Amino acid sequence: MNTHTDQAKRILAANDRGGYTVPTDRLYPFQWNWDSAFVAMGFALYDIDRAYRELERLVEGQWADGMIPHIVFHAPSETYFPGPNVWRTNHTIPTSGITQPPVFAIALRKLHEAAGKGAEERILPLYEAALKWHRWWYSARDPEGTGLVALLHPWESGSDNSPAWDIALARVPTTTDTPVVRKDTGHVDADMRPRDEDYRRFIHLVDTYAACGWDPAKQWEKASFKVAEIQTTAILLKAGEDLEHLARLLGRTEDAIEIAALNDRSRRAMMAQWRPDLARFVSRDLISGDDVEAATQAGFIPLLSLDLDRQVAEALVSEMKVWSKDLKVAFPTTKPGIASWEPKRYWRGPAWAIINWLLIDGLKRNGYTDVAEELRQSTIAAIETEGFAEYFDPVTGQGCGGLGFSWTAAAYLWLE
Ligand code: 9WN
Repeated sequence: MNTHTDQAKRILAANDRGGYTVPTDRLYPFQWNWDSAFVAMGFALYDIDRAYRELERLVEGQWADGMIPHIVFHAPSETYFPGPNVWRTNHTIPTSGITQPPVFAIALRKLHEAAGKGAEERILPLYEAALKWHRWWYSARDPEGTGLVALLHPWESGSDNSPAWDIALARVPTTTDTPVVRKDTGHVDADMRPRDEDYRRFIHLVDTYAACGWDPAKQWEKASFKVAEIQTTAILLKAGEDLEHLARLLGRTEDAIEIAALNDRSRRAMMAQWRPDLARFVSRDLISGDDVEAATQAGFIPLLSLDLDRQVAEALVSEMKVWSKDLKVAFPTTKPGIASWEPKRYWRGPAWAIINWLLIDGLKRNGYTDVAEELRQSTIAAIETEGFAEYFDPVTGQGCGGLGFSWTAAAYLWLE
C-alpha cells in the first residue's frame, strides 16, 4: 500500500474520539461540521460503518429547528476558545450556535453509493436530518426567498478571516462582553492565524446572538454582519442536487419536488452573481447592498453546482490559471499579489486541500478534466512533500497550521 495512504488512515484513526473525528489534536478538540462531512467521505473508501458513524454523531448536535451547528462539544476540553460557556446555547449536548457549509448531504450521497444496495435503512435518519437542515437554510438564512443564503458570522463560511469579510466585518464593533482568551496562538504560530481584532469582532457577534437567545429571526434583525454568500450557496445547491437524488431513490417524491424547486431558485440567483468584468462570481453584503468584490476562492466554487455556459466557464478557468501561475501549490484562497494577500495567514492566501477537492469536482463537472488533473496533482504533491498539514503556503509549499489534520487526510484518500 502507498505509505501516504496508510498514513492518512492512521491520522483519521488517531483523531477518532469515539465515532467522531477531531480536525486535529488540541487545536480543535471537538467535532466540526464540514470537517466531519469531508472525513466521512474519506472513511467511505474503506470503512463504511465508520463513515456513517461520523455523520450520526454530528446529527446528535442538530437543533429542533433543523440547524446543524458548526461545533458539537461531545466532551470537555480546555485547549480551545471559545468553548460551550461562551456560546451559551443551552442545548442538551453542548454545541455552538452558528452553522457551517452544508457538505453533509454531498457526503451522504457518496456514502450511500459506497455502501451499495440495501443501505436505505441506515441512511434514512441521516436523510431526514439533512432535509431538515436544508429547509432551515432556506427559511432562517434566506427569509425573503432570494435563492442566496446568508451568513451571520464569518466562522459560518469556514473561511474565517478571508479578505471577503474585510469590509463587512469592519462594521462589527471590537467590544465584547466575553473576555477574549485565545488558545489557538498557543498551538500554532500567531502569524498563521486570524488577528486579535478579528477575534474581538467574532466574539462580539457571538455575544450579540447569545443575547438573542439564538432565535434565528431575532439574530437576523440584530446582525451587524450579514452576507449572502456565493461559496455557501454553491455548496448548498450541490447538497440540494444530492438530496433530491436521495429523495427519489427513497421514494420521497414530494420531498424531491420541494428540493428541486429550491435548487432552481438558487441556480438562478447564483447565475445573477456572475461578474464578467471580474471573471468571478460574487457574494452580496446585505447590510450595504454592495457586491463583495474581494478576490477570493469563493468566486470559483459555483463550478461545483452550475453547468456553466462555455463563455462563462472559459473566463472563470482562465482567471484560475492567472491566480495559479508560478505558484508551488495551487489553488490560492486569495489572488496572489493583491494588498490583502498573505500567503501564510490562514484564509488570506494559502491553499487548502478541501477547497481544491471542491474545485476539482467542479472543474470535472464543467468538462475541464485537464485543469482538474493538474490541481489534483498539485494537491497530492503538496501533501506528499510536507505531510498532512491544515493548509499550505502556495509560494513555498510549506505545510502550515495544525499537523496530522483530518480533512487533509480525507482529501488525500479521495484524490490519490
Ligand atoms: C472556527 C476546524 C475549523 C474549520 C474551519 C477553520 C477553522 C475554527 C477556528 O477550523 O475554524 O470554526 O477556531 O479557527 O477556519 O474551516 O472547520 O478545522
